[in-house]
Formats: sequence, C-alpha cells, structure tokens
Amino acid sequence: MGGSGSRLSKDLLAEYQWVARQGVGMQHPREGAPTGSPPSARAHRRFCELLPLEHRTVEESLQIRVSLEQILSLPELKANPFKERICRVFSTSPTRDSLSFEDFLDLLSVFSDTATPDIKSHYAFRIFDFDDDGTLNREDLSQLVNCLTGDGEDTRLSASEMKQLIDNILEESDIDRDGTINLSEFQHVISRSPDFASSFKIVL
Ligand SMILES: [Ca+2]
Ligand SMILES: [Ca+2]
Repeated sequence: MGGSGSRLSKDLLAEYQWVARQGVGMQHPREGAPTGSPPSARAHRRFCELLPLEHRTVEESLQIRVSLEQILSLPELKANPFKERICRVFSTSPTRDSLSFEDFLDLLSVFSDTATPDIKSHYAFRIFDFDDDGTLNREDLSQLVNCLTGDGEDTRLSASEMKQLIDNILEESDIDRDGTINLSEFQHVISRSPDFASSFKIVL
C-alpha cells in the first residue's frame, strides 16, 4: 500500500504544481488574433454583442450590466473551469451576478499581458478563495480541485485522494503552518512558477 500510496500522492502533487503553473488555466492568445484596434475598443465591441440590439448605443452600453450567464457564454471563458468565480470576483454588483463594461475591462486588464505578476497572483488568490474570507483553507482547496477535475463520478477524486492532495498542497505552501494558505504564501508558491503570469491570460 505504501508504494502505490506515495506514487498517487506524487501524481496528485504534480497535478497541483501544474495548476499553479497554469494559473487558472487561461487560454493562450489565438494565433492571428486581430491586433488592429485598441484592446478597449475590441472589448467594448464584444461587450456590446452581449446586449440586446436596442441597448447597443455607447451611452447605454456604459450604464447597463450584463448577466453572468451572458458573460459565461463568451467562447473565451466557456471552457474555463473557474469562469464563474472569475466573473464573481470582478462583479461590482451587490449580488455579484452581473458585470458592467467597467468590470469587464478590469477583468480583461488583469488577464492581459500588461498586468504585473503580483496583480495576477493577487487575483488568482481571490478567485481560488471561494468563500472570500481572505485565506485558502481546505474547503477552498477542495473546491479548486473539484473545478479542475469536474464534478463527474468518474473524474472526481475520492475523499482519501482529496485529503492526500490537500495535505501535499499545504505541506508545500503553508509556511507558517496555520493550516491555511494566505496571500503571501500563495504568491511565494506562484513565484516559483516562472510561466504562471504568461498563462494567466484571456485574450478576446
Ligand atoms: Ca477562504
Ligand atoms: Ca499559512
């Protein structure tokens, strides 16, 4: 049992390291993506496409909020396992279920090439902090892993695999040994993944 157990935990640890390296698994920019118009103009065009035809004037598009469902239908987000968390983190509505154009621009700027690795890891942390309490505990980590594996019976980790993986994550990341990962511990882990920033990306 010991042998297969440690191989399992090594596999799971490798998976976690992969997650850390990939950030939240953003898509790489599409080859040949149009670069002619400024990013904000492109973003505005895409945002307007989500609005009913009669609300697509510039003035209205800057006032109106788009529901989470509509934002989540964007192909650039559709396949992202953290898409819902991403939208909630950037939503400024009290119920966090819609995005204004300004929210949408903030989201894109954090996931753009110009955002610093510090900004990116700060937002990655907020995305993974599912209960928004400022620290990643076991519950957050297990939700994170479930987002990656999917919720299907066949793909979801068993309780013991999950415990093993979270033990390994904490072993590697929880420097002050308080049982949770705070922002600086998270950023420390991320700093050891040189390609994190370049993979934390959404390009329209
Ligand atoms: Ca938390
Ligand atoms: Ca800690």
